[in-house]
Amino acid sequence: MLIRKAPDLTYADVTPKSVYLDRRKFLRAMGIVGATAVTAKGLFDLALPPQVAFAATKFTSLVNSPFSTSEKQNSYDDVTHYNNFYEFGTDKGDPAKNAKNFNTSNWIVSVEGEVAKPRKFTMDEILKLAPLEERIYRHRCVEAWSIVVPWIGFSFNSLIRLVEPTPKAQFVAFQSYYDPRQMPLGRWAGIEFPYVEGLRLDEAMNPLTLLCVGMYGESLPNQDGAPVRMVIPWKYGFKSIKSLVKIKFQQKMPPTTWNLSVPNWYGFYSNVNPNVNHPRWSQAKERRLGEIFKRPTLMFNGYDDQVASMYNGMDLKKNY
Ligand SMILES: Nc1nc2c(c(=O)[nH]1)N[C@H]1C(S)=C(S)[C@@H](COP(=O)(O)O)O[C@H]1N2
Ligand SMILES: [Mo]
Repeated sequence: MLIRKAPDLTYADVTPKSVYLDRRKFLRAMGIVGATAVTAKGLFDLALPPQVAFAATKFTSLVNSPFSTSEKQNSYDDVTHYNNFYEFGTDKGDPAKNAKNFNTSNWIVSVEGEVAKPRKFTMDEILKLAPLEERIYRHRCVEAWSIVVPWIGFSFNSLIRLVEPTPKAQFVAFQSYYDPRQMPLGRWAGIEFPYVEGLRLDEAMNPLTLLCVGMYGESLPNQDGAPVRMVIPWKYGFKSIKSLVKIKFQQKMPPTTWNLSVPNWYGFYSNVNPNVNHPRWSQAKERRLGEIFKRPTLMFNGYDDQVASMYNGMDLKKNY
């Protein structure tokens, strides 16, 4: 199959799964699908004009980020088969199984609220907003496991500058895509959808806050939040909202999914903090996926130099 390289490959070029399925239907009607999978695939390649396969976009010429950790990266397999993405089920293996056919073509991200220049972005426009960087970040889930991931994206503040927040903009609200037909297990997840999150404007402006479009050199797999998500590495993983469709600048602190669900367990800030325990378990240590022994959790997940000053004078036990 033919896979074109990043610069001339647009998101619209990536054949949506529905087209692929229709082609299989067409082949089945002609009686040529149905032997072994290998034979069917061979025929499929022969019988049709060459087209771009349903495959990840490979990103070339990525800029290395000074914010990257030199710690050992987790395997692609770890990061794509141990996920929280409750829209696709609550077991860690569910998103990999159930997000396979998630349709992310013609994706639009709407930016609205207290900005001088509200606008809607296509994925192609987002990809051109700033040079794409590889950022290798530690990611610490509130459930006390952690991973190291080579994300791809750029500082979210590149987008913020473009839309020009008004003086009233003090917070940024984020919203995930939600479609119960594509995410039928969402009904049983026990949390409200669409998934919503938020940051204070200074947190959103912090260069570490990443608008993320890929990982391991490629576009994001569906289970990791395709086609675009946030990554906020000094906060617990649930702040890093996936499959983003709406960004709203506003004066008021926005509601957040896990705070709405269990307010005394999950606060708005949710900074990684080994000294403030979850009511049900300690946050002092974490298990890096693939390792046996636990390691100590670092304040702000080890990003204190870059972020601690934003919380000067705040009681982090109260503002958890
Ligand atoms: N829309 C949405 N975003 C989400 C979640 C979710 O369930 N739905 N889970 C969060 C949690 S708890 C974590 S730890 C991270 C996991 O990201 P990863 O699967 O890419 O490692 O996604 C976060 N973003
Ligand atoms: Mo998480």
